[in-house]
Parts: sequence; C-alpha cells; structure tokens
Amino acid sequence: MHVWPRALVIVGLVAHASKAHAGGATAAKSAAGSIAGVVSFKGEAPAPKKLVRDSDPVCAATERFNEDIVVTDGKLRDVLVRVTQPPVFDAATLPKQVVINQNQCMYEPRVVGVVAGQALAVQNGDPTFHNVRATLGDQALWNNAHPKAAPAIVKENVGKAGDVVELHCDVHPWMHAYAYVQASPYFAVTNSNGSFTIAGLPPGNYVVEAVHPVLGTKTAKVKIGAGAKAKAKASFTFAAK
Ligand SMILES: [Cu+2]
Repeated sequence: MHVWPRALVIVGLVAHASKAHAGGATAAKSAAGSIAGVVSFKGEAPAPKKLVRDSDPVCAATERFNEDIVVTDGKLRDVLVRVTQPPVFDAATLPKQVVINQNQCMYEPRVVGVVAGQALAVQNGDPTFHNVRATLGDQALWNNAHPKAAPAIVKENVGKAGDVVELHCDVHPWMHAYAYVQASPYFAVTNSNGSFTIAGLPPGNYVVEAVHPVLGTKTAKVKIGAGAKAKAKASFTFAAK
C-alpha cells in the first residue's frame, strides 16, 4: 500500500486553506467582481530625458526618451497591480506566450506580467542587431544574440512566482524591461493613462499590491461585494524617491 509522505498532505491542506481565504469560493475567471483604479504620481514628474543613441544609426533614426518613470498628466505608466491571494484559475485558458517586442531600440512593453508556466517571447522588430540578456537580481539567467529578422527568442520557463526577470541589451545599454512572474493572471499593468482593471474576481477581501520597477511597492485593502458592490475601486499614489 502506498503511503503519502506527510509533507505532501500538509502542503495540500495549506493550499486549500489559502484558496478559501482569497475569495471564499473556487471561482472561474468569469466571476463578476473587479478592482479598477488609477495610479498617480505626486509632485513634479522627472523631465523626459532624451536618450543619446548615436551608436547605432537604426536607433538614432528615432527620438526616444528615458522610460524609468513615465508620467503623463500626473498618471504613472508601467505599474503592475495584482491581488496577493488570488482565487484559483484555469491555466489552460491563458495565452501560451507573453510577447515583448524590440521596436525603435526599446522594449515594448517595458513591464509585463508572466504567469508561472507561460512562455516569454521576445521579438526583434528592428532592422538591427540586439542581444537579450536576462538577469534575476545579481544572477545571470540567459543571453541570446538577436540578429535582425531572426525569429522570436522564446523562453518556456521564465521563473517562479515573485521573480523579477530583467532584460538588457548590451549593444544598446538604455534598453531595459521587466518580466514580473505572477502566481496568477489576476493582475494588470498600467498604460499611459495610469489606469488598471483586474476582472473576474469573486466577492471577498483582497490585498492589492502595486509595483513599479523604480519607485517600489504600495498596497491597499479592497473589498469586493456582491451584486452592485462587485465593482471595487483602488487608487495608488507614488512619489519621487
Ligand atoms: Cu539592442
């Protein structure tokens, strides 16, 4: 007779308990609740700084600006907003790949969320040579040459939930992107309007985390109710460090 190792049983119990805590229900992504809001930047936004890109004529053909902190009318781009104890989800319904393109010698988008198990595909839309070097903190992960017109670089295992994988190009040192590995698809990344919506959440109490690559992390508590109270709001404000 097979005896389950004790550790396995305990892990199973913990997983079940956290599921109940998150939303009180095992929900599909079709639940009616949502958390929407805006991320603002308080104070004077850093002036857009033009990047010097004369080293490569392809890059020099367009004018682009430093994207460490992108503020438009007081709203902050590139903030990843997620619920910290997400309901369960069906991984089979997720897109197989999250795509980052290299366009005008910039990563687009600069910030993505990748659910653990999804692949990351980096495309080269530029008529020039890039390399894509990935790091996790101080750790080197991989480094691929990416000549023009070459197929996408596809990485099946980006990392584990919580990892922040950073992409760099050594040909064009201003290029920098962030792939936040997520435990669930219950996240959104702000566009230049600073707005986000996380949909498909069942009623419950949530801790919502907003993460910016340079400005850090903010959290908020949000309650999703039933019926008319299913559409919850959250807002975050970052300031210069
Ligand atoms: Cu490059």
